[in-house]
Amino acid sequence: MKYLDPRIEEMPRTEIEALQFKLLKTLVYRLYSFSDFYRSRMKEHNVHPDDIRSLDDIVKLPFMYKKDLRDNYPDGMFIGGQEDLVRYHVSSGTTGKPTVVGYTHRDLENWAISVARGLTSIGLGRRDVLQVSYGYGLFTGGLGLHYGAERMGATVVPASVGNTERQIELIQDLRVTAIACTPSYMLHLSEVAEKMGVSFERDTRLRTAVLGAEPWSEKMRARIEGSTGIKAYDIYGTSELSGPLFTECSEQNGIHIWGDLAYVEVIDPETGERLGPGEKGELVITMLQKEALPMMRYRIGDITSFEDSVCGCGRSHVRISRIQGRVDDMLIIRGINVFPSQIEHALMSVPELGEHFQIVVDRKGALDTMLVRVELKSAQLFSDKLDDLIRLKNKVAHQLRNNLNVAVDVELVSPETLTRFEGKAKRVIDRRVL
Ligand code: DLL
Repeated sequence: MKYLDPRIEEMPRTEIEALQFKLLKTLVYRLYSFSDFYRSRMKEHNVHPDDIRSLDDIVKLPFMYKKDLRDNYPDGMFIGGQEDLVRYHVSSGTTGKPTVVGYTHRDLENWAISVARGLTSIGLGRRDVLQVSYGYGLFTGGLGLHYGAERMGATVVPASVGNTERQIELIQDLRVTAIACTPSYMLHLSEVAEKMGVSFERDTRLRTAVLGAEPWSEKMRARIEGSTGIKAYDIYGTSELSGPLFTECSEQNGIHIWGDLAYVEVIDPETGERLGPGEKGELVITMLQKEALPMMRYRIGDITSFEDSVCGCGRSHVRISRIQGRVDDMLIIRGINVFPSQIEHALMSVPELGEHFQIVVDRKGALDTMLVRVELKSAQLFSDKLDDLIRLKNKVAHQLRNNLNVAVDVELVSPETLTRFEGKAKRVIDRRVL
């Protein structure tokens, strides 16, 4: 099956935009009438629903931020009452208060449809067995993929995270064809499989991985695909928008944002001005049909760019490029902006290095320092070839310096010495803020 929902997925751009305008108008009137938060925000910005006369008029509307959700914890921004809700998810809240998201029946339905369309566009369907190795529970990853895959007709193995050897047995015994997990867990699974003497290519039917929930680079994709024979696809979303929502298609050329569900803008994070196709900036999403917790011009903080050309798969919905990181993940080292994903990209182009690394940022006197610890691929280098090791270390430092424009200390460590992650990886230790 090429499309889950051909009427929408094949819709010409002009029709998508006409539909978006209709949905936006309805959303703005609804928020103005029923949400104290949005009404007062719109009044502060001197904008009334009648001012929205075209899709481009969206720029007249105020932004909203994660802070707004935190300030209105737990449910101050919900529309309707508890009796309208059928589920809550709660974000972990590692920085500050957690955020709570409520869902109506229709919210869950649209969420499942969005994921199901994405999985279909990757080429998955009823003949697939999908192991969902994202956490089930308050985190949105497990249940989000679960209902999307069921909706498409795949058979789901709700493995959740952890118990990695058992997960590999399940992949073999249940003839699993696809897995959904974080890229860092995919790396961990591959390592454990190797130790168990299991080759995914030879001993299993696993051929597709749907990876997301944390930044990962194109080089990391090449490594995963090269070493496992598995095609790896990017999936993106945030809990406030529902959870995992949007994926790449089989072209692996950008994440499709379904235009009937979401309107995409990319802005300059400093000025708030809208940017054009291909220009890198902060992603802003308006969810056009969300009921319990509407999101209008939500500044997610993720860095990306958009493309509005028709994709090679035939779908005309706007695509966003791989997320480069978050505005607040950006490290400023001696005045230079550095994203952890750039470091990953640089390291992965050195074949002698493994996939696991850690970044330690500190301050010595007035000077920022950055140390990158990275695992070697093979312990052999440790034997008696000290010269080789020094040469390699210099090569890595050089590679990083060229990519980042800032000097970096490098420490090469033995394979399997750095922490492994079952959920989202935590690669940066910033001692300046501890
Ligand atoms: O991580 C939802 C999700 C679950 C997405 C499973 C994909 C798969 P949150 O915990 O709210 O929700 O975290 C959202 O994670 O703003 C990004 O910074 C980051 N993120 C999510 N997917 C990607 C991705 C889920 N594919 C935050 N690439 C987002 C890069 C991602 N970053």
